[in-house]
Amino acid sequence: MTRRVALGLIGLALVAGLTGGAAAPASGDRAGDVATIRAAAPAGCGAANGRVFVPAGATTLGEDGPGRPGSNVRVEGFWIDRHEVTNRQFAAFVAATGYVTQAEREGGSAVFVQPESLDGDDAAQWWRFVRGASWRRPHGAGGELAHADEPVVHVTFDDAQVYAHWAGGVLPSEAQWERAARGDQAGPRSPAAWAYDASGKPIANTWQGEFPLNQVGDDHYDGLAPVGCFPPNAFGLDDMIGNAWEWTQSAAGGEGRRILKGGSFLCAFNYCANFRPAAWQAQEQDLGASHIGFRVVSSP
Ligand SMILES: [Ca+2]
Ligand SMILES: [Ca+2]
Repeated sequence: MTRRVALGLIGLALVAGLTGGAAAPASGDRAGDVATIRAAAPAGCGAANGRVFVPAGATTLGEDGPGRPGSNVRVEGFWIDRHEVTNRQFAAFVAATGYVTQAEREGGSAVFVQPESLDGDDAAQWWRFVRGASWRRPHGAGGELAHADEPVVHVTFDDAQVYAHWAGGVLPSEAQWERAARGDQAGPRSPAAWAYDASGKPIANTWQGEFPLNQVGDDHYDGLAPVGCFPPNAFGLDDMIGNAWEWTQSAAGGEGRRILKGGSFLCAFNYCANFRPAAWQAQEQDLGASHIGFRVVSSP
């Protein structure tokens, strides 16, 4: 079958062919078996599990640098995961429930594949619907197993919701997510300052260089990073900016589309520059990708 894949997260759409049939787990893979997941985070990485409490307060929803002050929105206090849900955590959920993700049921998912050359800016040149790609093997059948401490990806909105309910929470609203990402921000901030310090050193996992052909890799990660490899924000939250985009429960307008927040390892200055709290993208809620994850919130 052929499926139209609208990757609103990059503002373009592509048409990708998907050969039908559910993907069988790769040889040796078992449902929820953490032993099938590569372990051991690099030195210097690591995040404490659990949630932190974000106190009630106002956030400048949409504040985006000079001339874009945003609007004050009051957000009640809530708990939020310190880091993106990891493969280790998702594996525990699968082991407990037997849950099968939409990508596993449908036989594949959207994977970023760096092109060697470009002809125009059609995103189909760097997005592929890859058979066998799922949270277990993010690059597809035959690819490497997921890293235990990296964010789970190739999860749809429904997958993320089911996990969230199992974990005793829900997906954040856009306002909750942005309140959490802004931390103690007191005034306007340069969009770049969310991902780079004053000396230009990366403080989040994004893309340095010209997307999508050339990646310099100043932040040491060409793809996903394990959670907690970069400094936490003022609330003690890791990777709110960059690494994996994160599902919110907020509708994005149009049927079946939800708002993603935070940008990903694919966000570069020359493309999207979505590494800041104000940024968002609309995403088809039944389509995961190799750079979309989530985290969970709960009420006090
Ligand atoms: Ca990077
Ligand atoms: Ca993130």
